[in-house]
Amino acid sequence: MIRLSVDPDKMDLRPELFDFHGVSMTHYFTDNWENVQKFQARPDDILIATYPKAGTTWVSYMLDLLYFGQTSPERQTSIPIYDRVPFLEIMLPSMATGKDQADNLPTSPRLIKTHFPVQFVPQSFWEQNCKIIYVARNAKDNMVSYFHFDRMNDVQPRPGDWISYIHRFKEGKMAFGSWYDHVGNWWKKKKTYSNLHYMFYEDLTEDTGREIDKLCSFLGLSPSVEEKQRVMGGVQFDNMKKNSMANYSTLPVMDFKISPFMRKGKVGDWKDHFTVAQNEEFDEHYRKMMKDPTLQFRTEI
Ligand code: PPS
Repeated sequence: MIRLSVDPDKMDLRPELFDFHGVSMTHYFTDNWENVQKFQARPDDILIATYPKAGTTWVSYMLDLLYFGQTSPERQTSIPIYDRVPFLEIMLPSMATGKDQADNLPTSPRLIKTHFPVQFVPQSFWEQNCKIIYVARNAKDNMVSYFHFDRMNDVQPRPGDWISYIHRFKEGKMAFGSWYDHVGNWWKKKKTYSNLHYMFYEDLTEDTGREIDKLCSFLGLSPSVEEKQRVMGGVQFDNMKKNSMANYSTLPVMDFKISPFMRKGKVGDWKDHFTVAQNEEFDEHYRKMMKDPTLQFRTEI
């Protein structure tokens, strides 16, 4: 495992956003583009795709426990989740690239994470008919979570103040582009690619057990009652928050003094961030942007 050897206090690692094939991106996610596009997926690879901050780590850990919780108990205490489930497109200084990490995963299946919009996913995933799990989260909570993440993560663009952040989010000027395009285009993909399971953060919060059942049925897994209980316990927010292998506390580019990675884990935290006027404006914009009535999000449960 290779870890960052530069001292984040001494270097400004904060990237700028730029337009990349029509999507706002930072160079950490495009520098390895050619290699990533050539990634050779295997038929049993499982891709976990999300817009950033939608519940990637939650579902990654769920899958890791479902597949390897019993067979490899030592994995649970020694390998951080970001090494078990590599982030395909990431390329940071002095670290193994996500693509190399994915290539070298010893597990079967290999669990792989991406934040790519659907059109950026390497061709081999489609050719191999890989199972893909997409997790989506309502725009307001997603944005709040992303704002705090951009504050604490030295390899994310500077967030600026909250008001300008709302504006940028609406415009899609965020790493990985527009939330609207991301959730909408992945949703559309579901209509033509049947090996795609589209999940919602809000459903997971409402009834984790029910969502695990649906996930298992998609994956063709049938865990015992005890196994399912163990997975449910492991992925519970408070347990993940104190689990150093799941809470990102071992990654030096994140400053937990500013904000923890496992922050609130709630539906509806946006209410503590939006003013009434900001909320009304946001709702008006949202109505214009969300064209497909079959894709519905809940902002409270
Ligand atoms: S990343 O950086 O894009 O991979 O982040 P991601 O994991 O997608 O999203 C982080 C947010 O998910 C919350 N989270 C959870 N919520 C509920 N239960 C569990 N187990 C859980 N695990 C992660 C995490 O707290 C972040 O949301 P916020 O709202 O910031 O707390």
